[in-house]
Amino acid sequence: MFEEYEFTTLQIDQHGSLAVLTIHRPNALNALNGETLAELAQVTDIVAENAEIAALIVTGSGEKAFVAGADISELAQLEGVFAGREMALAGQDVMHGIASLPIPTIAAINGYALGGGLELALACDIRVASRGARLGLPEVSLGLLPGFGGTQRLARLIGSGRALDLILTARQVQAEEALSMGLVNYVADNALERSREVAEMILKNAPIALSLAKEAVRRGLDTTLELGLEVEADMFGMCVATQDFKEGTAAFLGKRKASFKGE
Ligand code: CO8
Repeated sequence: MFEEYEFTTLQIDQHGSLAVLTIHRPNALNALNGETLAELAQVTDIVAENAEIAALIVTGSGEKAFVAGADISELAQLEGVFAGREMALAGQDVMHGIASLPIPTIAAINGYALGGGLELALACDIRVASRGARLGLPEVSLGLLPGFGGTQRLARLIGSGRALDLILTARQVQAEEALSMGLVNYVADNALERSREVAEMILKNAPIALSLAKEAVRRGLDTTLELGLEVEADMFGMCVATQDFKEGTAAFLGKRKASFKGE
């Protein structure tokens, strides 16, 4: 299936299980204007409502950019505390929609991932960068700060010291440096191809376990270790009650490949 919208496309593979969402705004290096953000939110909802889709890759069209940030010509129109705050909240909502999808998500960073573009990649579970990709949060160079979740998600991902280095210097890092600081998980010649391979590895596993493992990590980040461990035990219990757990263990003991049904 291939759905084409104005600034995005959604492609679903023949098994219906892997979706690729591509941001397509070639004359602005896929920068996120209001319309693109709104479309991104709608397509995220479509993905969330499609029970067949088991994993999502987010990428940018062309070879130069994943997403070069929020649209600076729109940002330049903002005036006053209220308008700025409202725009940040609206963008955060879109990123939150992606971060809360119950399926594994991968950002295939095929070029520049700057500002809101890096914040979009940070809303995904796993990041794969192409060798030529450049990542950064240049907002302070524009008199802003990362407002689509970047100050929070980056610090949680790579620690406050590294996050503040990137945020305060506004410098861009290349894929290899991003890998060394844990900002991306993989570097490859072709980010989309590698992302598909990573998705294939993920999709061999039990779907309910994937979803609950993601939720346990996400909820644990928002709470104390003690409560996080309780969440983990709850989710573990839920896994044990699935057919997939019976199938996974039986397959191991029977020395055969497991066939999971997501039940
Ligand atoms: N917004 C709008 N247009 C853009 C953007 C952008 N973020 N990035 C690139 N473009 C446009 C350029 O203006 C240019 O258009 P035109 O051809 O009409 O002149 C076209 O895309 C191609 O770009 P360049 O000619 O600049 O290409 P280069 O290869 O010379 O440079 C760069 C590539 C280095 C990526 C350069 O385009 C650049 O620096 N872009 C801006 C990057 C940036 O600063 N991004 C962060 C934006 S701020 C942000 O994301 C805030 C998010 C949180 C907001 C919170 C809400 C309040």
